[in-house]
Amino acid sequence: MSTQNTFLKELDERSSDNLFTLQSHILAEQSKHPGSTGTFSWILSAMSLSAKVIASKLRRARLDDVLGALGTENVQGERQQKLDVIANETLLRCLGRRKGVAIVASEENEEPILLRDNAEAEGGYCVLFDPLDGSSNLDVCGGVGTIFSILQHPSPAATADEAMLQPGSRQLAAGYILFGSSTVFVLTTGNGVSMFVLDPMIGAFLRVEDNLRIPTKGKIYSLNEGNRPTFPEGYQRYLDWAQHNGYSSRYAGAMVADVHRTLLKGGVFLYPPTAKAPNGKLRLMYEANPMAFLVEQAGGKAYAGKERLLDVQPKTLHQRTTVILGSSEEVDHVLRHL
Ligand code: AHM
Ligand code: MG
Repeated sequence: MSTQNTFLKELDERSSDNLFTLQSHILAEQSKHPGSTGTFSWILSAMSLSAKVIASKLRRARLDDVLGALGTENVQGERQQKLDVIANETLLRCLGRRKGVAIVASEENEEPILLRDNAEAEGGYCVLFDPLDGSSNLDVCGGVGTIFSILQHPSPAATADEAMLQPGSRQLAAGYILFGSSTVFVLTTGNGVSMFVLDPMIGAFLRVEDNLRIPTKGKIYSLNEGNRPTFPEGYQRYLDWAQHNGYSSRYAGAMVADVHRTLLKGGVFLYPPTAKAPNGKLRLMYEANPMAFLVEQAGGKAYAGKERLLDVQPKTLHQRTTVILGSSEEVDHVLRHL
């Protein structure tokens, strides 16, 4: 008969059949911060609940009347899909009732939503998200995702904008949920990157990877090559170089799916400036920053053109940025052509 200690050791070694949930992971991380009140963990658990609700709605797409455009536009002037709005409301409902959330900001809402005033916000958090990134993929059953970023509320703050306009290097946590052939939750709290897969039969995210590392290189570039004629010259030089050096092109057209592949297989993901989007298309605060934090935590690099992405000082909530992120050697190849 094995003793209790050997039994626990054996369990730890059997990582292939572990039953370590996202919830257990959050509590284990919390226990590393002795003074912690649990508020932050409670917010992450709201993200997990939202992810499960959104996953269940997406699974019924085409069976329920949730596909297609709503006939409205968001703050970026883009057509809103019904599921954009459903995902946004789900996140707002799940996060809104959690006491530690002072402000939420979403790609779908022009203004941030102030949930608690300065006094109540003390020790609280700002949560920013893109509720359903890549939603134009929905009609063709392609991968889509939710991206989020969590910042400390620097109370007192004069305005919601002032509270939130912090560089990405100040993020406390960031992550994404990829709704693909399975539902994957990838999270960092600044202590490496962990990956969880939703087991729909038991309704829990199970940890499949702790301390995920991005390969240092990988001959894949991922960008919308249709925009090539209006990329700045450096990007065109990079593409010529990559094509002469045996690179493959992969592009899902949904950032979460493209970044997820890049994290797992290596390579580089880019959204350069174009004639249509001279500052880049992707949003700094709730698309680029969280992905940059994850990629750096996994050992990769992320740049906004020539500047480290996480150092960019945001000026507005919905500001756009150039994005170059991925394996460190591959990002270096891009940078030396710029
Ligand atoms: P969205 O937030 O409106 O869905 O737009 C963001 C998406 C990203 O997921 C993706 O990387 C990019 O837009 C694709 O843009 P394009 O169609 O110009 O290649
Ligand atoms: Mg988006």
